[in-house]
Amino acid sequence: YRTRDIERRSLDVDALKRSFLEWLVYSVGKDARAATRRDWFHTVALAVRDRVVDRWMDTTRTYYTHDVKRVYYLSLEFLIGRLLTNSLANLGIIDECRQALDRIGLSLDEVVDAEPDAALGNGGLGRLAACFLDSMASRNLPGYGYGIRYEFGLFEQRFEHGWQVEYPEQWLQFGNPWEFARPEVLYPVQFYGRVEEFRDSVGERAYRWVDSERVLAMAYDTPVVGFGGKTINTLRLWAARATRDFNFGHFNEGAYMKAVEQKILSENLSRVLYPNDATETGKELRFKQEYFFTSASLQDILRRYLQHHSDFDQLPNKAAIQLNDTHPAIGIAEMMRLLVDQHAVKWDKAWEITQGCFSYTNHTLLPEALEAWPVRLLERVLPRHMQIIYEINAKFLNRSSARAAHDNARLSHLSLIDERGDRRVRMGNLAFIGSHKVNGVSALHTELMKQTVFADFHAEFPDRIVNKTNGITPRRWLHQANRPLSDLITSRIGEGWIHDLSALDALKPKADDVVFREEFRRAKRKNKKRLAAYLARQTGVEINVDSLFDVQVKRIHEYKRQLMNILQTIALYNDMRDSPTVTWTPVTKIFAGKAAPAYHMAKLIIKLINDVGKVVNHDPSVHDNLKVVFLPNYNVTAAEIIMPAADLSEQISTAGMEASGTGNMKLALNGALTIGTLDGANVEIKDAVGDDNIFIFGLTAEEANSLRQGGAYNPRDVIGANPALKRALDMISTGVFSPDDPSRYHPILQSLIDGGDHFLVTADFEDYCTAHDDAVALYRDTEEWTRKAILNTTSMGWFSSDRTVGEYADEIWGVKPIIPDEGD
Ligand code: 26W
Repeated sequence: YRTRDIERRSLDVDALKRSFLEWLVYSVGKDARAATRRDWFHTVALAVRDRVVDRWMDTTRTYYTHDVKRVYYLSLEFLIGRLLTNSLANLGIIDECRQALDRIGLSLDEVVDAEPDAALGNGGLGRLAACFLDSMASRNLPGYGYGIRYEFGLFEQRFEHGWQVEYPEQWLQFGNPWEFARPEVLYPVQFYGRVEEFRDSVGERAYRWVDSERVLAMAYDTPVVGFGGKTINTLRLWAARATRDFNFGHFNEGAYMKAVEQKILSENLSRVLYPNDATETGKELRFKQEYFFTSASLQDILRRYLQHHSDFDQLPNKAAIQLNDTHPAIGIAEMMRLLVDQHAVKWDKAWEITQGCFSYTNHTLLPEALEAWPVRLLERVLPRHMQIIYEINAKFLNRSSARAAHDNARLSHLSLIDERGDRRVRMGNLAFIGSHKVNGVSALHTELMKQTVFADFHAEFPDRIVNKTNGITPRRWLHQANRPLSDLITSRIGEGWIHDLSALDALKPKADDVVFREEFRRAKRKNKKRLAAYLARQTGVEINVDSLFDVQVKRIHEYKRQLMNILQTIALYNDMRDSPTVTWTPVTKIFAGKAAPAYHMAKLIIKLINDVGKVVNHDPSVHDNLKVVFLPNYNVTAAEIIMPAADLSEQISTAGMEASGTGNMKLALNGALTIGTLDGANVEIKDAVGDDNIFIFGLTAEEANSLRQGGAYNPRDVIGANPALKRALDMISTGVFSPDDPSRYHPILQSLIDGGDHFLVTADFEDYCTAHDDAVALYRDTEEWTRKAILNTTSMGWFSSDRTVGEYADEIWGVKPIIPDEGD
């Protein structure tokens, strides 16, 4: 056994090769001649997983033995993407694995490409959770991710005649070699039923939740490999399983099929990720998903705590529970229920414990994205929680300064219940008062939280709101995704930057080094060639590698203003056609991103971009100086190809609306210059890279706000005063891009002109065009552009998610790094 164990753990090339051949036959069950690329992927993943398991157990045992304080990151989304390159890189065995496969006659890149994306998230919030997992493990912090093992991740996007069409994403279809099913880790989760009051053993009022339906939550664990392979943390995802006794009565009646139907229905809980970002549709199944994974996670956390403790006094010193947005906010009420109803803790004590454990991150101020579940729904689905929420609310309002001041307006803002219309529970308010810290995700966003949504709470608890500007993991987003640049950096300053990104600072002087600039450009060009080949394969559009790659990749949303980008594209197209003798700088506009399936305006914007592309890309009069490409099915894997290849990064949201953005960080780190508004983390990026190395334009959040409030803003006047804008809009409205259906885009024009242009596209258009012209002009000055690009990369050290989780650990969680003890 010992030699087998050593063999299994060995990281040398020959041992890897032997493992691959053994796994292929004995676990995948294939012969080398019959094996497909997918078989090889499973083979390699299983062999790599072997190299992780011992350290994983060491890590888990160390946490247990030392009874350390852990952080539990509760998130409805984990957008982790592929794991093979990530595991190999963090174990430091990419080259060894490549050679081992070489000796079998296989290419590592092809094997890597056979892995499906784990797309268990919509966008920024889900990807942030994945970056935090990587950073917690890499900083040796005891961190667990808790979420849902969706059978179907975010839908696959295809274009049919330029329209978005959604297809199911079946990432588990061929099995998942990274996960360990834990059929013994099983918790009951209740729904519906009613609450019974009774007297406990000492005669006090107590409550029990009866006649409920039960579903079981079953754990699946995925190891999270930290950089250097020392700490291996756990991502625990819950799958819904029907209880065995489910509707047993039906069997007696002979209604076997009905019982099976019930079983299938209850397992729907973990079937599919809701594809909305930033609009809440208020679906009951979504609410049940939120409670399902939150309840299972809290039960698991308490079970782990009780292995070492017999009362709950120490819980806040042993468990930090982070709510990733309000999606798991019902956890505040669930923790109270578990403590008070199940473990007989007194209410006030339970509340103190709950507040000591929980903290909450807000990711958006958009009113349509703030969760507020109808009281009627809660009463029906979680009757005991509704009572608990009323109780929390009554106690909280009674002690508030607003009650003392008889200030009813303020009281109604502070209340957990929105009494206007159908009564609703404001999940943000619940998360706020149940937490000891509440944070925003960029300086501006945090400031706006204090001034707007949480103003009354901020007055009541001035120390509770803190800022934690987002970050990204440099492992995935530079070291793995951008080998050419990564190797260049390492050649000058060694590998230290991979776990301490601030080391990039030392490279700043290299911006003035002509040799370094040449090498930097060579790396960028390699990445651009790779992207060009990828785009040609995926879309059929051939692009000029030497053109300016102008990139906007993110969810399609009106506030992100892809519409402003495509309007500027049309204006540029017109300029090129008007002046054919001018030497134009070739520009390629690259778009990618999904629209929520029910978001008609966003889908119409996609169709517009595709329609504009069709016209522009086939117009010989612009001499290939302009191309418009919309890459379908944007996901983590596509992002890893796009980020390294971008020259210009479009971060053009209406100021005040993008909480932070994280794509902005990935692009700048990879040497793209930003064209952007003073919104979200763009503000901090500008401070880091310097005013001269970024193109800032447009209204500030304050100006945008007063323009809208002032009531004098008239998009019609703005359009009238800007001929280029007017012409672009006229072309859209007369069907130049939609000859088959000239009125197709009237809803878009309507929203701009008669609808009041809520996102201030027309207000910012001129300034945007000027900034864009500046960027294109600078691109002609190759040396100057490269100098600024290098300063972007080298100034981004602070935006590592290692820094971000370090701040959370010190200032919110109170958790400390611990290096796992080596097992035998
Ligand atoms: C309930 C419907 C719903 C679904 C998703 C509401 C809100 C969301 C998220 C808040 C959407 C999201 O991903 N927000 C993004 O979070 C990122 C990480 O903090 C930020 O960088 C982005 O600016 C923010 O839009």
